[in-house]
Amino acid sequence: MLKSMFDKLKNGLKKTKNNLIPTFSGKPVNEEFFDELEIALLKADVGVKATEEIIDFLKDEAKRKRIKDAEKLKSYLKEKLARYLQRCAGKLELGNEKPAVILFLGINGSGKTTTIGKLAAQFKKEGKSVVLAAADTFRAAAIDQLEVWAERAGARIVKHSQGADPAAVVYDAVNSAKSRGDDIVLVDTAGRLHTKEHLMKELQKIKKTIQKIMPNQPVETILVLDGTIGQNSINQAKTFKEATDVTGIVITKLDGTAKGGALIPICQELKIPIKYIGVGEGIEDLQPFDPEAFVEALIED
Ligand SMILES: Nc1nc2c(ncn2[C@@H]2O[C@H](COP(=O)(O)OP(=O)(O)O)[C@@H](O)[C@H]2O)c(=O)[nH]1
Ligand SMILES: [Mg+2]
Repeated sequence: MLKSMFDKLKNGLKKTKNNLIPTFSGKPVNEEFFDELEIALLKADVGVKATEEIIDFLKDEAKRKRIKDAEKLKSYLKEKLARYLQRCAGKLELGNEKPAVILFLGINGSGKTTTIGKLAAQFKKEGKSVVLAAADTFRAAAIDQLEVWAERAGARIVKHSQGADPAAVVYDAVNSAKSRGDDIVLVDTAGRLHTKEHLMKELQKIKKTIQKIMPNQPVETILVLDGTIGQNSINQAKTFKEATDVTGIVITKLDGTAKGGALIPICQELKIPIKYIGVGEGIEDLQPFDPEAFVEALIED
């Protein structure tokens, strides 16, 4: 990982880190230390199950290796966290044909449109042509917001008017991208959770539309979760998971929360790979999820 990227990650995880790290400095290894660490891990939203496992693991290591200085246990915590997170990482599936289509789901305000804008900019940087599909037709402002990101990123936007059928927007976007030979279509959807049945129907219709035009392409389906609510996002995630086949997760706003440890329970519960994380509002503040860098940024002094 580039240094500038790592610095951004470190800065983004600062709130979580500030919760966790002071527990170690200058402390002897004793019950009081483990109690404090347990509270810090729970506050970081690592979850009850993983927290217990981590504390047990550290107690064992301290005993076996006669570690007296809490500072020396940091590297063991790092190792353990990395082991959890390595099982959580995944990469985008873009298929072999043009265009690749990525569908973004998630409740209102989770960060879908922002994530699409950031990702569009990254693909553009790689020299790819990108189309944004404004399939959140529920609010006019949502279409306008996507348009701003399209301009910023240098992507083409396909939009209809407010209230239009989202599947029709997706049809136009994917169809035009196919005929023009564009590389990637990023589909912004509305975050409404009217009822699960309604959500399911709408998503099925959108997916069918994509598959009709691109029958051999995977439909990468990314659920965007707001990192500031930590583990509380698991329940809404389950609703989406029940409504459709979710193939990846993006966790946003990690810069605005001390609950960065929630990646662990989110991954354990949902068993869906985390593909990107958001560490700020700017166009460059989206990073592929890199477990080693994540842990390094969190625990490093
Ligand atoms: N600090 C921070 N803010 C973010 C991040 N991602 C999104 N946001 C903000 O979250 C708010 C909602 O994002 P938006 O993309 O409109 O969510 P949507 O309703 O799911 O499309 C906006 O104010 C974004 O700037 C992030 O990684 N960090
Ligand atoms: Mg939006």
